[in-house]
Amino acid sequence: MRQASVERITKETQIKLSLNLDGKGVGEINTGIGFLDHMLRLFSAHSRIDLNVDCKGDTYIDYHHSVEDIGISLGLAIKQALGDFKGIYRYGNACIPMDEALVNVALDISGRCYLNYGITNLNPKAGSFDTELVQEFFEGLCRALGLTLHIVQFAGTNTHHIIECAFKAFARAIKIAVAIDPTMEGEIPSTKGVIQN
Ligand SMILES: [Mn+2]
Repeated sequence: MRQASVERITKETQIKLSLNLDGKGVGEINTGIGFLDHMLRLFSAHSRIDLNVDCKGDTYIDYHHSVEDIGISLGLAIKQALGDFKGIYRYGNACIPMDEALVNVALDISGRCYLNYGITNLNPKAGSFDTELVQEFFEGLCRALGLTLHIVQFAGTNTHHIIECAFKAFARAIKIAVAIDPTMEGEIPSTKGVIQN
């Protein structure tokens, strides 16, 4: 079963996160941040990864620690669920529109962390959410999973649409990358013979 559960506790955040890569895109998400709940719910729905998140964070300061640490926890859980990375497609790409916004996500579960964050011209806030934290989320996730991630924005004027586009494109790209490739027959998808940093 390609499932994982992560408990990550620091003085800043207490996070319980569990997932099933071969799910139906359901679960309970309570991050303490409404906008992030919305993004993670649609990530789960469009990746078909069942996702449960419970976060008690120091949101009286701001949302920074919670957002970054949830990104790290999600990356850790995906890595744990993939085990030795045998048989997966490894690469994923999705170009997703939402009304006037258009975002492409290309990714490689390479074992190496790299983030090209090409989201620009956001308003500083979406509700009470600081939109600069989207980058922190993806940086934490890339570090923990060992993910090469290119997020490229082609169009968009509405901040909510642009961020939602990025999360949906990420969901569809990761869905492809973690799927089992029937031509691989359990091989590790690297000529190096191993996926690691
Ligand atoms: Mn929305």
